[in-house]
Amino acid sequence: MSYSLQNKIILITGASSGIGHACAIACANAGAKLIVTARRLEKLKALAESVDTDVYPVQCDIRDKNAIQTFINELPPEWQNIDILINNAGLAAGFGPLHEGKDDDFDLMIDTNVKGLLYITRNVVSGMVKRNKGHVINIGSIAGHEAYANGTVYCATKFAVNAINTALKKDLLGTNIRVSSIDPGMVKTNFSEVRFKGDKARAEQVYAGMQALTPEDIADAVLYCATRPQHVNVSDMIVLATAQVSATVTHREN
Ligand code: 8X3
Repeated sequence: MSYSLQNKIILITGASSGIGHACAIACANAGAKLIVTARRLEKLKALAESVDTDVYPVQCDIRDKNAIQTFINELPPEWQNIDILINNAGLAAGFGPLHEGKDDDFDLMIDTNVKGLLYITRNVVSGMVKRNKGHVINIGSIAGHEAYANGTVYCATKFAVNAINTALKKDLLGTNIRVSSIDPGMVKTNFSEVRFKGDKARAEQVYAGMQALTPEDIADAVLYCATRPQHVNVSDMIVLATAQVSATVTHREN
């Protein structure tokens, strides 16, 4: 029997836009209650207004380990039993050969995509272990399977997410906790604009002449994964646009 999300508590990081926002809408439509985090509280409040379910918005930066620990430890009792954690928060900062990269960009990506994911996962999973139930869904990337030029550090962080996904599953073997990774290729969000530091024209070029995935496509995959019967774990799902066959090979019209 498929797993119902009705009244389940789902924590989504980076829920203010893109894939995280689309996951929040999809989970709300499936009847879940949402804890949503992001750095921009006003975006989370707007999200809360737009859905017909209980939402607990939390302004936080997942790089801040003390803030993460306090937030999880001090959740109101009715929000404490988190059923599903969707580790979505992450970014690429900068694009170019490693020797031309900036230390601050390296820190931002590693601290968010790897360390932040670890902090929140450890704090949430310790409760899941006590309850012997739960599901961690990591948003990885094709970049966690295939490293490409000019993306060394970003790819390294997504390889790390891949490793965390695999090892966490092994740590939790024998419990009823599921661990999954959804690994997208090109998704049309503000991802490239962030990577190119606000250069919208350059970001547009990334998706030119092809139909990239949408955030809703990935939310759909997350929903599929979350609603499988409890004995089924979607371990790792790579999702690419039809016009993309690898991290670097795409077909474009014109
Ligand atoms: C985002 C996909 O291919 O730009 O993780 O690295 S890609």
